[in-house]
Amino acid sequence: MYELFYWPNIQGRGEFVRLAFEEAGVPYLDVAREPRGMVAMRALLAKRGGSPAPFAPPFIRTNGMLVAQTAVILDFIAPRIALVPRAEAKRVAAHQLQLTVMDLVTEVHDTHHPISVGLYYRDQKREARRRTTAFLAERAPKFFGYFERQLASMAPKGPYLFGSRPCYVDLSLFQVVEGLRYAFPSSMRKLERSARRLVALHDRVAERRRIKSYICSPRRLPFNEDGIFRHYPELDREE
Ligand SMILES: N[C@@H](CCC(=O)N[C@@H](CS)C(=O)NCC(=O)O)C(=O)O
Repeated sequence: MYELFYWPNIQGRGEFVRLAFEEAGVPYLDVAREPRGMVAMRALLAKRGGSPAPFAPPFIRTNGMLVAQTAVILDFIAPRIALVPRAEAKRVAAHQLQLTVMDLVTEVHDTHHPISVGLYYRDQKREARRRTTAFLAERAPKFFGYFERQLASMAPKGPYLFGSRPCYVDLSLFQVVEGLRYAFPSSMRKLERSARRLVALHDRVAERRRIKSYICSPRRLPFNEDGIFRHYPELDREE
């Protein structure tokens, strides 16, 4: 049994881990959504001794091991739940791609919190506007272009990064498209025109049986303005 520790009211970075468990059909406990789960999560964040304490959620616990950092969690669980090819070179490639996804996720977060996570969005709105303009004009197209090229060169026949079976990075790219569509619906319409493979990958993942049933289930939290992908209409203005 895997225990996932993540904030109970948002998809956030925890969602990348949830999607992996859901696609694999592996049971997991979303601890902080259970009664007294937040107490358990805070205790682990404050723990001393033994393995390093996590700096921040998400983290997982399994067989007495505590593993933090989204990309490390996925790298750790994926071979155990058949969500990455076995060959070492492919596992490393998947980890590298996932770290790039996490870089993108951080930049998405910084669109609404460009100055400090300790300030409210309303206290950094002007900077958020500038940051978002740059993100949508330069950074999102650069990340999209990168993933388009990797999809084209790694598995030209696709539909997934490593060919016919999805790996955890495919699920994360699905989530990135979902999240950006929620946050920036109008800008995404334009961005998607140059991201044909990424959109096709998203659509294939969305059609997967377990993902489809997860998305319709109460386990899938809705996007909201506390998470990473937030919809503030004033940030999604077309230039
Ligand atoms: N690099 C870490 C970032 C973890 C992170 O920033 N977690 C957020 C929620 S998504 C958090 O709770 N941060 C609290 C903090 O940074 O103080 C990862 O990818 O897991």
